[in-house]
Amino acid sequence: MSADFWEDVSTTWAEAEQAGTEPAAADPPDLRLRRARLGRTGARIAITGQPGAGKSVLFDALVDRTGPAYQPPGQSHDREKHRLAVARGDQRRRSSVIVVPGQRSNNQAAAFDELLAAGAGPAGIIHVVCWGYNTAWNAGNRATMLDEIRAAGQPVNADTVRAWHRAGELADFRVLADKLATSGALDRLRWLVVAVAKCDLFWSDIAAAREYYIPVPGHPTADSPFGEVLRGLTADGKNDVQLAVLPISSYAAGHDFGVGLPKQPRQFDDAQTTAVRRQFFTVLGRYL
Ligand SMILES: Nc1nc2c(ncn2[C@@H]2O[C@H](COP(=O)(O)OP(=O)(O)OP(=O)(O)O)[C@@H](O)[C@H]2O)c(=O)[nH]1
Ligand SMILES: [Mg+2]
Repeated sequence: MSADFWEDVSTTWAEAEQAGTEPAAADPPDLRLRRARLGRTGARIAITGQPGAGKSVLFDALVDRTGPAYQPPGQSHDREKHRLAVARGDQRRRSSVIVVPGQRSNNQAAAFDELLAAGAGPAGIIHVVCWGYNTAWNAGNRATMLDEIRAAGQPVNADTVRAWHRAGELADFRVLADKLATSGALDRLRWLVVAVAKCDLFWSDIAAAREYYIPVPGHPTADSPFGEVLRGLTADGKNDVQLAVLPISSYAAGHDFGVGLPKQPRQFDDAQTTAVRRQFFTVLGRYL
């Protein structure tokens, strides 16, 4: 049973990986999402993850706002709340989305308090990770990062910067898993999507990202530290939380590590972006 659960998660990822590597013309998913101003709120969805991981831009991509003239919004200091109109076939639904700011702050604590309030946890969570390609908005955080990398006797390069961000990402994911369990929100949660964002920057390394973010079917002891937390959170599928782990590119642009390193170019063309996004949409649509 537990091996099958992770096999299914891996298969769904593999379809996205295939789409991104050999994009084929296919019908767009039968799902349309748009921002709604008024009306019912519907099922609650949270978007969580570290600072600069790609949460706000992912929301904009979901509602099809990341076209050629798109300007990303920059760092979020407070929660962002949206109403979402979901159309699938002839079904119409409403959802409300709360994007929790990545930076630890009183605002973030208030957002989590609202999100996890007793008896009112979200129906679904999109947890955004990015393989260490976080945008380092904050000069204080960048200074801390450089100090810690140097104190460990390491050079400052793309690998060590990314490893530093990934360590933070893992720590944050542990905190989220703990909050969900202790607040009781996990009992109400119906689905979780781990969005491996900015995949246009590291498609050449996508197999390693897959192995890191997805627990190993049938081999718990072989899990990465991230996989271990994810396995614990979903109880190998036994707590009935539906799960997908999927790559996504919301906005393909070069990456600036923020500490004077050369910019890393994107590796995706438009067809790849479209194909990977389509798979993400298709799967998300099953949950909405
Ligand atoms: N290459 C690439 N860059 C992206 C992608 N998504 C976001 N970015 C870049 O990453 C930056 C951060 O994305 P945001 O969505 O603002 O990050 P966030 O998770 O909302 O961060 P906080 O507001 O700090 O919590 C953006 O300004 C974009 O430059 C993506 O899919 N690919
Ligand atoms: Mg944001």
